[in-house]
Order: sequence, then C-alpha cells, then structure tokens
Amino acid sequence: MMTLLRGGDVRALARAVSLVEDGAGAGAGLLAACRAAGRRALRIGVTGPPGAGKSTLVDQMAKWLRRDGKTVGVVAVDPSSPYTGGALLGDRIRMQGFAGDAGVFIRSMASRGVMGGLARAAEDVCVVMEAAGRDVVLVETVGVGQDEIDVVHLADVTVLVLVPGMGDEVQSLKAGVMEAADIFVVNKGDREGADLLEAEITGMQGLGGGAGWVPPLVRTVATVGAGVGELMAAVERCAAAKRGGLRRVLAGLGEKTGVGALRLDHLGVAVRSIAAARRFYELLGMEVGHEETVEHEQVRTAMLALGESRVELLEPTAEDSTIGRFLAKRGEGLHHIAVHVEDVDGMLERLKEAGMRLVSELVRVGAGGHRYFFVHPASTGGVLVEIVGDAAKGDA
Ligand SMILES: Nc1nc2c(ncn2[C@@H]2O[C@H](COP(=O)(O)OP(=O)(O)OP(=O)(O)O)[C@@H](O)[C@H]2O)c(=O)[nH]1
Ligand SMILES: [Mg+2]
Repeated sequence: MMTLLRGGDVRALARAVSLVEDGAGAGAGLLAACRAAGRRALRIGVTGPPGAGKSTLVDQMAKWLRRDGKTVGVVAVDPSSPYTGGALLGDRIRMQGFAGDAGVFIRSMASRGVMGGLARAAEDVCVVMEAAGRDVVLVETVGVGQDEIDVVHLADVTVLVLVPGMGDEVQSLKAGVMEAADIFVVNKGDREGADLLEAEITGMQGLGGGAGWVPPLVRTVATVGAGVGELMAAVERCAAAKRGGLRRVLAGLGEKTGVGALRLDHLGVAVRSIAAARRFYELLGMEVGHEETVEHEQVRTAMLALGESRVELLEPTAEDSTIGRFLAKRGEGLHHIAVHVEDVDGMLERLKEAGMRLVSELVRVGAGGHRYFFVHPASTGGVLVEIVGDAAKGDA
C-alpha cells in the first residue's frame, strides 16, 4: 500500500484516505507510516463565509497549479451537509475539466461528528495526500465555527475570501479567522461594493499575519478566474516569508536554489534499549510510528515523528555492529544527523569535489528504498551526517 501510495497511485490514495478516515487499526498504522514518510506539501487554507465563492476559487487555484505542473489535493470541509455539499464541489470541479486528470485529487469531508475533531481529521487527510506526493493541498472550510477555525491552523498560508455586501456576515466570522488571514481576497469583484469592502479591510490592516507579513489584498472574480494569478503570486510570497520548512516548498513552486531544498530528516540516537528510551519521547507526546530490525546493519530502529522530522532510536542487535561499537566507545547519545536533499547524487559529487571526507563514496539504498550516504565527522564539526534522498524510482 505505501509503495503504491508513494508512487502516486490515485486509487491507492483514495483507499488510503478512506482507511485513515475510518480511523481503525489499519488506518492508524497507515497514517503513522505516512507521517514517518515525512513529506510535506504547501497547504493553502481557503476560508470565508458561506457562499463567498471558496469552491469556485479553489477550482481556479487548482487549474492554475496544474498549468504550473503541480499536483494538487483538495480537502473540502463541508459546513453542514455531510453528503450533498461536498459532492457538489466534486461535481463542479469535474464539470470544469478535471475529469480524468489524476493531478487533482478531491476529498470532501463532513464537519460534524468527526471522531477526534475536525481539524485532526482534515490534517490526517492532508498527511496522506502529502505521502502520496501531492505538491500542494488546498483546504476549503467555512470560517464560522470553532471547528472550522481549528482547520485554518493546519494551513501554511491562509486565504480569507470575503465578498461585497456581506455586511453583518463579516462580523459573524470569528475574530480568529480575521487574525489567521495571511491574504485577503475580495471575491465577486464584478459586484458593486468591492471598493467599499477593500477600504474596510485596509482599515483593519495590522490584524493578521504577524512576523512582519502584512496581509495583502487581492480582488478576484472567481467565476472567470480574474485575479487568480495575482493571488497565487501572493501565496508564494507569503510562503517565502514564513520560516524554514516552507523553503523546500518554494523550490517546489519554481524557485530553484542550485542544490534544491533541504530539511532535517531525522536525528539518530544510539540507545542500549529502545524500550527504555522511548518512554521519555512518548511522555513528550511523540508517537512511535515504525519499528524495524535492519538485519545487515544489526540494528533495531524506532521512528518517532517530530513535526516534519523524526527521532530515530537505534538499538544494536549485536555488540560488534556499528551502533554496538559506538555505544562501547562513546556511550548512549546522538549518533548522526540526517539531512534530506532532493538530489543525492548531485550532493555526493558536490561534497566530493570540495574535498569533504565521506564514509564511503557510494550512494546506498536503505530500508524503504531510501538512498543515502554518510559524511565523516572529521568534515562536519564532529557529528556523523547522513545525506538522504527519496526512494529510488521503482524501488521500495
Ligand atoms: N458574480 C460572481 N459570482 C460568483 C463569483 N464567485 C463565485 N460566484 C458564485 O457564488 C456562488 C457560490 O459559490 P461557491 O464557490 O459555491 O461558494 P462557497 O464559498 O464555496 O460556498 P459554500 O461552500 O457553500 O460555503 C456560486 O453560484 C458561484 O457561481 C464571482 O466572482 N462573481
Ligand atoms: Mg464550497
């Protein structure tokens, strides 16, 4: 299942989402595996009052992203009706030309009575779509109830869609929604009152964003796609302005940085006993997602998800193994840092050319098909560094 999913198989994705939504044992295991895969898309939240044109806009954003060569996941959180509303969105999008395009995967979910909370459920679906390699996930939700506001917080960039002549409806939006807005959209710009609404929003500037980001205002007519290019440019700028984890996403969105995006993949910690060591991490709230014994390395590993990264506990199965010898010499502790790169071979060449000392000059294939090599502590300031990339195509 994970292999098909990671390969981008759409039917596997649909099945995986259903399993995870059911939340039973198989779904929980799959979700943990998806989390451990550690892939992240750019998550764009689209929120606003009922009927503001969110679905129409999401549809246009998906089209724009497809033209840009990106794969898209859509999570439509239906405000009230578990069956019809979501289906309507799906139908409309199909009608507008995504039928047969495996590059747009749409899932609608009911907002009421979801076990463990709506935001959690929506986030789970995002994680599965991300494990399946979707570049961008669009999350549509109505910005009225607390449940929906919680959903807003799972987005990297939040777009608040308002329309002229809403009057009291702007007031009915929870304050939290206004504050969470990274970008204001005045949709139905073809209607009277758009100027007035823009002036009102400008008057409230200083509300959202934070960290130096001033939420820009974009006028759109979603029905014809006007302003969508400008909106997407604002989304990219916002993603760029936000820290760290999104840098990789930007590379996905076209900003090429020579070596590609980097992120901390995991920290490897050598321990005498996983059973003893994991307790602390579990108290922190980290969950053991995956445990396995890698026979040829004579090591047992347990992966604990930590945001986009993981802590990997390493317990030797033999004294005369790499980790066994490490423990004998240095005791328990940090064994290595793993940095994820997009181009493992390119990085190997780059480091070799610069005269960095490598543990071995070959890229190896590890558990799950991941390709990696190690850089010697002599070149890195004293810590073993693993350079790891995605699984080789056709592997895993
Ligand atoms: N005139 C005009 N109509 C629009 C525009 N955008 C959307 N609409 C219309 O507004 C109506 C509601 O659009 P939706 O996209 O379903 O709105 P929504 O915010 O997703 O609605 P809910 O999911 O029910 O909250 C539809 O009839 C759209 O065709 C626009 O820019 N101009
Ligand atoms: Mg809608």
